[in-house]
Amino acid sequence: QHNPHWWGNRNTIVHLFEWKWSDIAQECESFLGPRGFAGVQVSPVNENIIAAGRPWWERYQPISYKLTTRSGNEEEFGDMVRRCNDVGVRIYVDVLLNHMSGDFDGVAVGTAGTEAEPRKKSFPGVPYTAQDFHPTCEITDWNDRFQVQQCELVGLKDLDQSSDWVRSKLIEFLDHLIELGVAGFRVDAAKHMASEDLEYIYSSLSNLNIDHGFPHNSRPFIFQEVIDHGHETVSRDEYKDLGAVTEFRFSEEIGNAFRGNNALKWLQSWGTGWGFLPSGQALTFVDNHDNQRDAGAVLNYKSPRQYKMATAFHLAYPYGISRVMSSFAFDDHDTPPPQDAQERIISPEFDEDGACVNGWICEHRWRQIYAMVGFKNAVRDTEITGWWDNGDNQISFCRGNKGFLAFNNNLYDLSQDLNTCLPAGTYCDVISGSLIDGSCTGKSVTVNDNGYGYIHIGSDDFDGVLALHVDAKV
Ligand code: QV4
Repeated sequence: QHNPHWWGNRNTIVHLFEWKWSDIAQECESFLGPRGFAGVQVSPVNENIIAAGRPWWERYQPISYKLTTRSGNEEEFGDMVRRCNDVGVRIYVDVLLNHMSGDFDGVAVGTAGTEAEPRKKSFPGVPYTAQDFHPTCEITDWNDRFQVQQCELVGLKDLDQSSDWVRSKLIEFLDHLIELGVAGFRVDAAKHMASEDLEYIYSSLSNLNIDHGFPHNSRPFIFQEVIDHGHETVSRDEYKDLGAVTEFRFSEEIGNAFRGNNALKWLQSWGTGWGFLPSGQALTFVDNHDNQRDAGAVLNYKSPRQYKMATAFHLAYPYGISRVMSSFAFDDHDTPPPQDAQERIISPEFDEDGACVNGWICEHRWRQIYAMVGFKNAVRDTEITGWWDNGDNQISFCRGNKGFLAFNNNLYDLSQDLNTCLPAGTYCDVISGSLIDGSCTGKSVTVNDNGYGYIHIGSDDFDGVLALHVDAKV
């Protein structure tokens, strides 16, 4: 179940973290479809506890499988899926199969109004009772398989996926989403569930809904959250044949490289050469909603210059199933999404350039990022050719004869003739500007009959990357 069922030549998933369904529907029609995005990962859809201050992570504590959250209700969800599919943008849902809510004093009331007593493992909205869960224990040793898979991840009540009842409820929930037209699922905390149980669940699911434009017998796309730094007892390899797996080593290494901890010239062997999963099994990202909140090697929107360079490389190098992050501004781990005084999530607002202004970051609306989504579509099915580097932090490469990329992460200028592999002509750099009414609003490069062009990226240029492709030829 590795096929994401992208439409046409599209290639990139965006995670619209904490967005409302009605806003996503609108975004599919007005921005994502026209810009060639392939799909959206949406926040959890089923009912969750209400935590004080409304941190984003309350949505990772389910109460029932009713489809009402702060993002909207079932009707709004269904409307979004249909409208996005209609413009060729797929929807992937973040699903919580591992657990229900953690402890809560007294009776908890969820976002759909359902009551539960998590301390007693009582979730009448499903219903689940204590016998549907593993006995309570804490994960203290992350290399102990029993603890990782049968104890409680940060105290979240741990469902027993080997039980027929639990399996049937999870399958019913996922099938309901398939019926509504989704293309697949991000499986949260997959590492904390036995791969045999997941295999049973995935293989029991319905085919995708043909009324939403999926071909007959299409299997739901599955990508599983397994954090494997390379020395874990429960490894990514146990899951990779069931569906794609999040490749956290990609995120860490690309952060290291563009922070300057590792020369860019080494990226020539990027991908499996770095010990990553085979391309078709790897879900790749510069940052995700968890690791963007941790200090460390991972880059996020707070280091925009390096972040845009890393994202350009991510989308230009043919490796993995790519996902870009679209965040809201945060100060710390618990910062809630933009909300009003009644704690309702607010809709993103845009300035005249289309950038978000009211607490939403919307990396996917940064020109340097959506332009690379277009680049990836334009160069689809080509290989890396013509690699060049200066032995340090300046690199360039071609994607067949359809696209060309150059990076300068040195403290001195890159200025020289380079092989772009492109047909002769003038091309707009889609990073510093766009092709509008037949001319470039940013840099342009003239390519001669031998495919060479003069490339300049100053060390103090606004962006440290330049990108040309055949769809932005003057
Ligand atoms: C607290 C204590 C615990 C204690 C517990 C019980 O910290 O030690 O056992 O109380 O009293 C929130 C709080 C957390 C709290 C917990 C339970 O932050 O402090 O525990 O609730 O009340 C998200 C957030 C978590 C959040 C959780 C549930 O990141 O902070 O916990 O949602 O709301 C590993 C896993 C990987 C996981 C990653 C975070 O292998 O699978 O940790 N990633 C996924 C999601 C992530 C999500 C979960 C899993 C859980 O990507 O966003 O956690 O669904 O690496």
